[in-house]
Amino acid sequence: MADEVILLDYWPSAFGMRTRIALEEKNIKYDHREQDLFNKSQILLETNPVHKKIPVLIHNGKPVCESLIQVEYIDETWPGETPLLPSDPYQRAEAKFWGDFIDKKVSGPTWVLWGGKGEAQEAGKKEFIDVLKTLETELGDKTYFGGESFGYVDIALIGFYSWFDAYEKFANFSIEAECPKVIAWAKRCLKRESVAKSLPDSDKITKYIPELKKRLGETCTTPTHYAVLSIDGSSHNPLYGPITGTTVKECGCARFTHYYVTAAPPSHYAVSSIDGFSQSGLCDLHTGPVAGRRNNPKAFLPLIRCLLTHILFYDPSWKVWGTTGEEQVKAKKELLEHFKTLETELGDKTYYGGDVFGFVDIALMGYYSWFKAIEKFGEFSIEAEFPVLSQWTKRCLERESVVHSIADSDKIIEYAYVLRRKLGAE
Ligand SMILES: N[C@@H](CCC(=O)N[C@@H](CS)C(=O)NCC(=O)O)C(=O)O
Repeated sequence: MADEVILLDYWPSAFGMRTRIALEEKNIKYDHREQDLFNKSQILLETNPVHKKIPVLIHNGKPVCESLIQVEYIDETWPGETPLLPSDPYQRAEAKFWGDFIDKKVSGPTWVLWGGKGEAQEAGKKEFIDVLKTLETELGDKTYFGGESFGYVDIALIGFYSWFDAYEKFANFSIEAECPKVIAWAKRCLKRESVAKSLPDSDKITKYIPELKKRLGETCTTPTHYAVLSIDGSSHNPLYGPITGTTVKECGCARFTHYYVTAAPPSHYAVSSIDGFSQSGLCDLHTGPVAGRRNNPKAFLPLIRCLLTHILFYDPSWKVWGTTGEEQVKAKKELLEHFKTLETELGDKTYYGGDVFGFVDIALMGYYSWFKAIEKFGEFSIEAEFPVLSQWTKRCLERESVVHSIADSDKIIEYAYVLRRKLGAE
């Protein structure tokens, strides 16, 4: 039976481009289904219920989410003659390191180049160039990131190239003047049919930006959530939550009508609406000193990334033990939902992967030492609310590898008290 391959995609998406290129490299015919992200389709919601984002690759009815995971999946499913990842484990790990670097460092802050302004945009420009320079050093004199053959890291990065013109135009700078080697590399990549076929015309993206801003603006005019990032170095824990009368003060800027200052006030703040289209900070940001100290715009971009990458599990879990009041209640609700998702995913399997202890078990057990603190300060029992998950932790704890590696839960509680004092929650 022939493979059925469907790609849920959105034409300007640098992530979607990755999957398109990988499929083209392997000569896989696929059904490209363009999605309206402002009005998400049933198939998108059903196939990526956790993130509700494109791209989604559906292979013989089975969805695979996250673009870099898709590239790896494509490489493993259709090995053919053009491997995208090296077979050597160390080189593979290196390629994945750079893929992860691109995900965390390139994709996070680029919206500020076309969607931001002022200090935030200046800081974003500098950070973007620094990141490209790091990549330029990694590229060195090689033809592609992996050496002579085009592969995983090239695929991870090249989609952003079609946005470069827009970054340059809206942020008023020249990427080529700063990073000529990256541009030369991108031009080499574009000579490949797989890339040329998968990247939209840069001009089309630049022309689309005003419309995109308008659509995003429409969804962001009445924010219901705030994000506050302390940027004075005392806390790297961004806060976010629903806007309520008591936590919000007007900050006088039409698009960013609200900000929130923590119980132990940080010296600087950064605010962004995180409603609507995405939680990836697609609205402008507002930053500034809280009380007459010097602003440090450079510092907040990494924290935004921190907010984005941690928003799903890390963020609500620390807030359950590290905050109080309404914020804690909201975090608890969110965390309980994540536990539920994780319990559903486990089902009646012994471990996440089936009968064998593995990757996902390790990822979640990393949080186990904090469970007791979460239960204590969140005033709930994981065992009572999530018996299946609780049984799973007990099974994991029978493994020597786990017992030897996790921190003592009581020590963590003591430490949580120390942190609560620092966070102003005690
Ligand atoms: N980490 C994801 C990022 C995907 C992503 O951000 N997709 C955006 C479009 S470029 C999306 O679907 N946004 C819809 C939303 O955030 O609601 C990946 O690599 O696949």
